[in-house]
Amino acid sequence: MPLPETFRWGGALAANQVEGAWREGGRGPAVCDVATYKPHADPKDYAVHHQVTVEGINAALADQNDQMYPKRRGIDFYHRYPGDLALFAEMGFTTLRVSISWTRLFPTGEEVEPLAEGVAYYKALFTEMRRLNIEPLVTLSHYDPPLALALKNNCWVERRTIELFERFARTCFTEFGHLVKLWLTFNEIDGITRHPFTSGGIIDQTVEGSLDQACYTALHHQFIAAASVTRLLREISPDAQMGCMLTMLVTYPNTCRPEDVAATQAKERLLYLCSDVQAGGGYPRLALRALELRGVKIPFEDGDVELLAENTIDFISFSYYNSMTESADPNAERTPGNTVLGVKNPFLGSTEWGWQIDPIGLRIALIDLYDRYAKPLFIVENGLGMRDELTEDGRIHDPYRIEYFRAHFQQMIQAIEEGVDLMGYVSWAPIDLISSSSSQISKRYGFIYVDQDDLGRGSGKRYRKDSFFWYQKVIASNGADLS
Ligand code: BGP
Repeated sequence: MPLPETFRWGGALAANQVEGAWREGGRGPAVCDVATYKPHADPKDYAVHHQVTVEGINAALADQNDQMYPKRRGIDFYHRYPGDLALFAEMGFTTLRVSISWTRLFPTGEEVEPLAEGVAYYKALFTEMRRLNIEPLVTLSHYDPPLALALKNNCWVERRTIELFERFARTCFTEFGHLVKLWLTFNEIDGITRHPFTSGGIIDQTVEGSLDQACYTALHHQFIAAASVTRLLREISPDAQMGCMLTMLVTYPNTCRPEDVAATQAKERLLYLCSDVQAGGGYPRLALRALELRGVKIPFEDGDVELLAENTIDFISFSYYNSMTESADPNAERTPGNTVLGVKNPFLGSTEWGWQIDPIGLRIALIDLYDRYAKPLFIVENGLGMRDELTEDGRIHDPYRIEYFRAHFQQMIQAIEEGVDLMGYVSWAPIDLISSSSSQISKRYGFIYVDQDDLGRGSGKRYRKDSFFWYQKVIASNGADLS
């Protein structure tokens, strides 16, 4: 069965990992700008890369040498985007996911008017994408809350941030609404409980009360902000669509021991909390109870329940990299995955970073989500981070990447055959960029190689990998030719 003609193919990026130019045009600092590259830390040790203190932030801000802060330079997409977009067009992209840096428009998050230079930059970017027939899919918030708000009041823990975010979103819809018809609110919205600073601008040290409570307070504020800007989008740009964005952490019971199944079920309850709120329109009762039993109370205010119920999203988007298992045994061996530590699955292989590769898990994710919500789905992140080698003749042979995508596309196509309504697929990432978790560039995801190392050395030149030509063929055949 062929894929629908309207199926979208492309790639996904995030401002904080590609743009660079962190001080240009009046842009204010965001939490990503103080993410330090730690060359001696084990890249598998997720927690160490996310440790943050006020002293650490201030020291990073005072550090004039940007070398150890790779997200400040990204891959210089800010200046090089015309060439990069041309390469994406050459691959046949019909869609590109990008994000807007909040602090490029509102440097501290609190200004009343946006910076003209920031507005002009994104207008030029989206216009160029349209010229190349690449539809923008735009995330409003991808791991870059304003640092000023984080330092002032732990950003999303404070309810007032909703208003500030609405102002930012209103600017985006008004200024770019004629160019952008597909929007996402918060990248991996569930992630705030796993990396509170990166997602929510929450600094553990300055939180009053428990961090657990602060995270769920902030998550609730993001839900309210997302519902509120969804309503706003419908007023300003009625022909546009809004999606939510989840981390699909597909979890299997480690064994058929009922204890393991129950542990998995408990984990899934919180996994689906965000989609239940954003697609279903309200908090699920059992998840609320599970939080209550942990001492966490959701800070509902008048009107919140109605706002969430009336402003659910149009489509569900998600990232999928790996699956994991869950066990009742506290000593079970764990391995990292995307922003988590899961129990190791002996049936799966993994990358150097410990992420377990499971193409069938992608089909399971698609079927699960479609079955639960019957809303159109969009895969907005999926890909393989590996070390690549640039050969002397300027080639990159990456059969492992082709193999990874082929296996995932087969499962994706099977899910569509089984009846899932899938709007499109955009890979993470079409070009090498700075890793979100470890700030390395040597964990390479792209079809396009960037000549730059972890310390920012290199020409920055772009090279087409073997997978570039393979993906080009897949897109040209609309998924029919995976050979
Ligand atoms: C997701 C993020 C992305 C991205 C990806 C890969 O969690 O949304 O920003 O980076 O994971 O993760 P990493 O960069 O840590 O390999």
